[in-house]
Amino acid sequence: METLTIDRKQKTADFLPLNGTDHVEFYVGNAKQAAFYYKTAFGFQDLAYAGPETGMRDRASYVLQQGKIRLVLTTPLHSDHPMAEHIKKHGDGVKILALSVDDAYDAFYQTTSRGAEPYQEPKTIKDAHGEVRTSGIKLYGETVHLFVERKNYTGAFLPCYEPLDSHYHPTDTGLLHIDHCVGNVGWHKMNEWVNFYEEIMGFKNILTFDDKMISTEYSALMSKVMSNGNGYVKFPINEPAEGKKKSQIEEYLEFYEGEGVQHLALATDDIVKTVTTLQSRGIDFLTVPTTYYDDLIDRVGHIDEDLEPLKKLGILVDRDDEGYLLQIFTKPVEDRPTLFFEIIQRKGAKSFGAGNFKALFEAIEREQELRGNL
Ligand code: TYF
Ligand code: FE
Repeated sequence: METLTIDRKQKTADFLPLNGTDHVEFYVGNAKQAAFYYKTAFGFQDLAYAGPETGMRDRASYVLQQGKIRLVLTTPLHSDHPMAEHIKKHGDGVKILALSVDDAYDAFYQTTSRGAEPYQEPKTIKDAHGEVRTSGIKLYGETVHLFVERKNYTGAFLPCYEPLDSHYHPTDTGLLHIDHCVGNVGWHKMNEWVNFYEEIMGFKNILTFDDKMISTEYSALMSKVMSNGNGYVKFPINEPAEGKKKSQIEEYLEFYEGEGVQHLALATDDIVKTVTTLQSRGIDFLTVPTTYYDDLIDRVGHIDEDLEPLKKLGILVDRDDEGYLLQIFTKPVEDRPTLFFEIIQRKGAKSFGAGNFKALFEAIEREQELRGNL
């Protein structure tokens, strides 16, 4: 079982206090259609829009919300835009993991003075609804962390965005907040990014799965979970490892053509309801053999949920010292085998489902095999 060391009593002052994830911005080929997908299938709601109609000449951005989760879907309007290069290389993917801070200028100073590469110098943007300060630093691949300081901003999202409210309102699917965002980094790059989060962001490595912890055949990756001081922001990092077959992380790196975000884990407090709805709206999930459920209760002990719905939907369960968790993974949400989503319900557990790695990785490998990438 995993061992967990969340540092609840911070020994040193947190030099980069984070209030949580502000938003996640995707660069996509067609933001209008991507927004329709996240609304129709995942039940996100309209929040804001920026584009030529609002004075943003070079792009269109749709901001969607569900619970505390805000997704921004952005597309460039011309081929000579740098964003077009990003999409050409990576396909649709996550560009920005934006973090909520109380001081975006200080966040930039604290991180760049410790060696972070600047992405965006601190700036203050204003409109009639107040002001927002932002700054940004570079992360793995072409991904970035944006620091967002909202002060008392009362606008829909950020200055330059206008409220968005179309006539189309699919019901939500019970998604509440982002539990964690996972990055895939290149061969032997794990230490570099663990150091980045420790030294530059003040995070701690709270969990490690090395390739030897899982039976070798299905362990072609190493994973380390990085958490900030208050535990609100968790970024696991995966690195490919040598196995009998091609690592799923290597497949990602080939198709994303570089390092990037692998999965976003979205929390719900009723996973059976959430997954039932997502499936009915066309989302495809990875499935495990039904034998997974034969000895589930022996493995994880008593759980509050009925076994049958979990088995029918393919929801996985794992336990740690503090409780248990339920989780399930979508298939990739683009044609390239890159980004996917995890739906997670925590019932006390603070871990990441290591007990499910074997069943999960076998399911991923079946998909890799179908794609001819194993
Ligand atoms: O975030 C995690 O650690 C879990 C497990 O390729 C996981 O969701 C790890 C690696 C991977 C897929 C899932
Ligand atoms: Fe995860």
